Amino acid sequence: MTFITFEGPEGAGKSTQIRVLAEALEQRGHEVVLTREPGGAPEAEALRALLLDKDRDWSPLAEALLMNAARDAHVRQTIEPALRRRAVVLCDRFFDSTRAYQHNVGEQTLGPLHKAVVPKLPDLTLLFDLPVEVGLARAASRGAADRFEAKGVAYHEGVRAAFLDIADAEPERLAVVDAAQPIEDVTKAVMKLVHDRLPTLLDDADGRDSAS
Ligand code: T5A
Repeated sequence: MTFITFEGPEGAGKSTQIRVLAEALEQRGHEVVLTREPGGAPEAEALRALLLDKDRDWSPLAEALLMNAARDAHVRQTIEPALRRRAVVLCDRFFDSTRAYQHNVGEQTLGPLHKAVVPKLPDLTLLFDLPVEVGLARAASRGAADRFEAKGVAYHEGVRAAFLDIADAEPERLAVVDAAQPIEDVTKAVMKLVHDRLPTLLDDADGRDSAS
């Protein structure tokens, strides 16, 4: 019954690394549920299409409300049932993304929303941090920008700063990973962090190998 979230700005490598960790955990006999936000349940995936559509013009408040509507479906339909049957849930983005991407809405509004929608905080949140230009270039190399990727460098600098503020405020839950390193080095850092923070999930060899 372990809940790990992957967070960070655009193109940080979360999806790449979450798949590697999922495979490593499955090899060690864990049931793994790999999911994502916005999305991860039928109603939430329908909202994802609206949220990423670059022809829509949602305000930051509307984004926060829609992200949390999607999250409510995701938590109830996917995350809670998986945790109840003692699976390891790996989630590509969760409520810290709303706190970072919609930070202009303010904690006074976001705080009560998250209290209502998020029944259990993640046991561990890996924050993939890298310079905004590097992440946007990686994302751009995959094709046309979605509505969030198209928002510009200044917006994404604010997102990155908001993520780092959350990590500073909650060091017990969040661990920062240098996501600008080569993929293999990021994987080593992830394995070591998971081994150190949640020792029952991985073997000792994972921590040793990663430290070398
Ligand atoms: N959003 C989401 C909000 O605004 N509020 C919210 O509450 C939530 C939940 C979701 C968007 O919604 C916003 C944030 C997002 O803008 P998405 O498509 O799910 O949209 O976007 P991302 O999660 O940002 O997905 P990305 O694919 O852009 O980023 P990833 O998953 O971090 O990166 P990944 O692994 O796909 O890698 C991107 C590219 O870089 C390469 C990969 O091969 C790939 O080509 N790469 C590396 N290259 C060099 N070195 C490395 N270390 C690399 N790691 C990966």
